[in-house]
Amino acid sequence: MKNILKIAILGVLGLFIQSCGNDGSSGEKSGAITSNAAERVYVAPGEHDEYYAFLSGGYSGNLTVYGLPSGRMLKEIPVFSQFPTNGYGYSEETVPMLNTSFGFVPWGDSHHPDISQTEGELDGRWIFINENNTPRIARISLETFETEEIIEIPHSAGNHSSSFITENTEYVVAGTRFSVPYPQEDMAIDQMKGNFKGPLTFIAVGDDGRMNIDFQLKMPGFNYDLSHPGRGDSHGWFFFTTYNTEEAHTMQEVNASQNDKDFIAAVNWKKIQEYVENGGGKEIDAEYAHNVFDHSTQAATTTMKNKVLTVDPREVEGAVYFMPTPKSPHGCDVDPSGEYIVGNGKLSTDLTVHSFSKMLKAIENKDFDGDAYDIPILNFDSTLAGTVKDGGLGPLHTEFDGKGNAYTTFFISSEVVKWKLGTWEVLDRQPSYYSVGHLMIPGGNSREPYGKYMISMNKITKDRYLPTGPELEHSAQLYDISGEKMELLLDFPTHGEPHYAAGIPAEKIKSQSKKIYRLDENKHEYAATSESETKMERDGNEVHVYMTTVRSHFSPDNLEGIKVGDKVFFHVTNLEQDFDVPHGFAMIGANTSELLIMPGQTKTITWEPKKEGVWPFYCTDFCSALHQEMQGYVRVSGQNSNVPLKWTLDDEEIN
Ligand code: K7E
Ligand code: CUA
Repeated sequence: MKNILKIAILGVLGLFIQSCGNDGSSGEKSGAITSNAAERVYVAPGEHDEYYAFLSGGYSGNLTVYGLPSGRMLKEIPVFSQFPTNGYGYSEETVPMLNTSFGFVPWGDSHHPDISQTEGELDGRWIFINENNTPRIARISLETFETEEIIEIPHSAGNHSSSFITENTEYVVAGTRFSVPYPQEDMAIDQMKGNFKGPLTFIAVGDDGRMNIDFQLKMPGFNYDLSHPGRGDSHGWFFFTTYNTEEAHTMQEVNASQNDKDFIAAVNWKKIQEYVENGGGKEIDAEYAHNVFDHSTQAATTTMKNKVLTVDPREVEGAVYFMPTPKSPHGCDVDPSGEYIVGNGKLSTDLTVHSFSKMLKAIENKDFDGDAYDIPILNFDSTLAGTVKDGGLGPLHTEFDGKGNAYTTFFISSEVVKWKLGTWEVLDRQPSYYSVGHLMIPGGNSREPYGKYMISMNKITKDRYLPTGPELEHSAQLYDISGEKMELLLDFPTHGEPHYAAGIPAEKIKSQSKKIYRLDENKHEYAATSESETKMERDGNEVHVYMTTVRSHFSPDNLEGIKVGDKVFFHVTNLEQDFDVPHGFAMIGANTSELLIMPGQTKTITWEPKKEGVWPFYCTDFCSALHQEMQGYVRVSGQNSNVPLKWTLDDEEIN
């Protein structure tokens, strides 16, 4: 009964979202915004933004790139989902990126981007992001803004406490949200308690960015919700929030809220790394895909792997401890110094902050309050640095400005609260519109935050924009945090549901941005790097067309000798070597329909002609004044015809 009541209260709080007093319908300026806000977000035509912001797409499975302070969307980077705009996951070269041990998975759920670091500072080489549903981690190049690698996480389920990076990008971490049989097996669901496990996966990142699963830590069967690395003195540790330490398997909204405290798990990964390097751990069977996009061949390949190293934390002394943390903590955030670990207890009004140095002392003094599955539980008061009192309702996530302040989002009371590290006093609060999830300060998850702007990413848009039917985009808000009080400057809609985001000064990456693919570096198996190399080849009922495209024609542009029942591969190379001149390729009746090919790149589409006739193809990207002339014809003959293969340009045979 008590629980039912509690849930009912939470439910009411969850629904109780006030409007901002300005419903926007009159188009009048909101009183909450200072008069020169427009100037401060205005980026004049032709000028560039100061920061890149990478927002996860949530259920879109992708990552979107915005400029700050303008809030202009610059690009959507396809990661875990097929993307019609550029054919990712449709073109033959990119299909392998979405392979998994469950087969081809065309749509994912992405949550937490994190930028690679060197000595605790953003280094702008790569950005990583997790996929929740079919557990995977992706690495995206910040030279090409393209997904280069995706590794599946075996034995995991709901890959949520991911993809956070250690301060020299030694590891990217992937923790399971749902506990499951480890390894998977058929068992009665009500046998969960004590039998399910919560594997935490540590993926080593090489100097070239290549990911490799180093080990999986076989943790008790709790839900591992979020995580962050230690930094500075706490470098070498990783912290994970847990909930459902009750190990409930049904009606979790009640049954997983029984314990007054769950845990933050503190993992000394350096200790485990050492243990593993000395031959520790046990190889077990696993099945997972490792997909790599090679920029020289312009194609992705999938390698299936079948082993993973598992480590029982009880076998590595001093490797794992639990810090009791109130009220089903969600976010697990570490301040720039590495001393404070903030547990955002989402069913609470207070925030619990642990001290890393006190934690070390408590470990030394064996200041334990029992254990959970033989993992020592540290005494709550011994690790407690302080409590932020009455911050708000439903704290979720915290970021830092590098000036001794922290900013926490409160979902239920729909606000961002600024407070002081060390004194724990609340300094400022600003409403968010509405129901904020994560927030992001560029570099806020590193030793060197850039504390000028903060964006909050809100779950509910309600009245902020013109209505667009039953569905609205989510909403972000940009605040100036350079002064004592936060100032709301701008609203902008986001694509998909942004959970977390990562931001970086534009200076750190814009000069390395790749403009074209060099034709002389194109090692694609079917590339034609000049028109004289274009041709057709038949192998049984498969026909390979080596085609080029340049303003404003295809070569060849007339093709004959194709038959109903053939499988035709158009390998189209864009011969352009100018920035920003893609060509498209669209073939009538093709079941994946289109390609978009960047300068110097080769892309392949498969076409299975079903009807006799003469069928046109054309360029889909308005590339020149003669774009409408950029087309060709394919003659398709009957299955038993003997029309020979013939490919021409300007009625001349090519070679
Ligand atoms: Cu809070 Cu997936 Cu990071 Cu959403 S999670 S808000
Ligand atoms: Cu090429 Cu339009």
